[in-house]
Amino acid sequence: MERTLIIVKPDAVQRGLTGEIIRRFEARGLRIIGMKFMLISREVAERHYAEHKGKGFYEGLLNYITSSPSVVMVLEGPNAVQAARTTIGKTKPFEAEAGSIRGDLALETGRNLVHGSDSVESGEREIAIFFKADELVSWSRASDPWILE
Ligand code: IDP
Ligand code: MG
Repeated sequence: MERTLIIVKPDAVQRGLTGEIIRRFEARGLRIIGMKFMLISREVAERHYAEHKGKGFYEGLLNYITSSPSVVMVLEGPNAVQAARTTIGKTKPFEAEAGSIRGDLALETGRNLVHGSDSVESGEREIAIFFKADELVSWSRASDPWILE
C-alpha cells in the first residue's frame, strides 16, 4: 500500500469543486485516511514547496497556496502516488488529458486545482508536514474486496 498527499488548492475550494475533486479520488478506489480544512501558512508552504525555491513561479506559488483555505488529504492504495497523479493530470492544464481533473476543470498552470505527491518518498515527506501520525486513521472499507484484488 502506498500513501500520497493531496491538496485541494485554494482555487478549487473557492470554485466549489472540493466535492467534485474528492469524488473522483474516491470513485477511483483510493481510500481517505486523513483530511483537514486549513489555511496553509507561509512557513508550511515554504517547507512543502522547498524544491521549487528560486524558480520564477515560486513567489506566485506561495501567494496562491496561502491565499485562501485548502483541503489537505492523505490517500492510500496500491500505486496510490501514480494513480492519483493520473487522476489529477499533467501540471499544465492545457496539456492535461480530458478525463483528468486538470484536463476537465482547469486552464492555467498557476491555477491547477490540485497537488499530488510525485513519488513515494515525496509523499512521506509531505505527509509529515501536514499530519501527525495519530491524525491518520487505519480502517478497512466495506468495498475493499471489490476494489482491491
Ligand atoms: P505538480 O503540481 O504537477 O507536481 P510542479 O512542477 O511540482 O507540478 O509544480 C508545483 C506547482 O507550482 C504546480 O502545481 C503549479 O501550481 C505551480 N507551477 C509550476 N510551474 C508553474 C509555472 O510555470 N507557472 C505558474 N505556476 C507554476
Ligand atoms: Mg510537484
